[in-house]
Amino acid sequence: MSSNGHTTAAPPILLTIAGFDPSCGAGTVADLKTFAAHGCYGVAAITSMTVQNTQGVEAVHNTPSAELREQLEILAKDCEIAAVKIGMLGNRGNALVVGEFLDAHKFAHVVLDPVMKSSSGTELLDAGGVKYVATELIKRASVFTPNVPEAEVLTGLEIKDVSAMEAAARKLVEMGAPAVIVKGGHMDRAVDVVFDGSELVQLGGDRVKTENMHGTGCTFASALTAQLAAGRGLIEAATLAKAYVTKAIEKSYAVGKGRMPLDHFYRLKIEPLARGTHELPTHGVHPAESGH
Ligand code: PXL
Repeated sequence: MSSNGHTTAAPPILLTIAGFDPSCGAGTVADLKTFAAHGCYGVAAITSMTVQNTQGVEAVHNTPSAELREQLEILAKDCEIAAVKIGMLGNRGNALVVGEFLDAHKFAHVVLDPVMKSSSGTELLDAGGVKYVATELIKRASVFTPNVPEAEVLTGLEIKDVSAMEAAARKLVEMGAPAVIVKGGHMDRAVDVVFDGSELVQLGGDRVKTENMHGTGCTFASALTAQLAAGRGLIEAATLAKAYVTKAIEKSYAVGKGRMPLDHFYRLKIEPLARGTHELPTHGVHPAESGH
């Protein structure tokens, strides 16, 4: 029995370090929904309070670095964190805090999604932050997951096809990433390239309705984190994460007037819950009085 008297074993605890999107399609909330959909418990440190709805980002208020450090340390003191997912960092100061945090605590899996811009084009990481990610944070990740525009900025390569994605993946490993997934969601064919330093594979994708989406990158990286925490190898974890994000995109629905969030819980809808089986809390049900 744990010290709080509860006997149920906790599922893997995953930490997301990301920004808050009030429309809850991307960032922290997309991550937490993805963790929950994978049977994991999510904890979160907020790097930035963005002001946005489904139509776009109006303002970005980054968390002061000392406050981000406090959020991270209070979680690390308390929980056994199975894996860490890093998304929007906002600026160099917050990227540095995350670098120190990763040095101070050795985590089994660190998925680093180098978020630079919102889907609508607003800058989510300053130039100093991009430099720190490219030279320092990349080495502290276990898997690095840029999309094509991010891989172009980080490598200086122009990426027009899958072979250029492969070249970028190799270059990012040379720059210090232990493993890289270059996501091809922005390309004609939604192929992702996975490179672990020795094996290079392409993950074929069904291109589903991808324009007008919000939170696909966050969701992929979070699903990958959950699969790695479950003990799967990189290629299997990436394959399952891609399948999950593809299905969640396919099932997305409009919430506001702009970009659509994914349906992170599509799996709950495949078989409607049988009435009476799942809905009634058994502790609130009492036997009928007999005989009257
Ligand atoms: O999709 C990138 C992203 C990540 N994190 C936050 C965001 C966005 C895009 O808008 O708002 C907080």
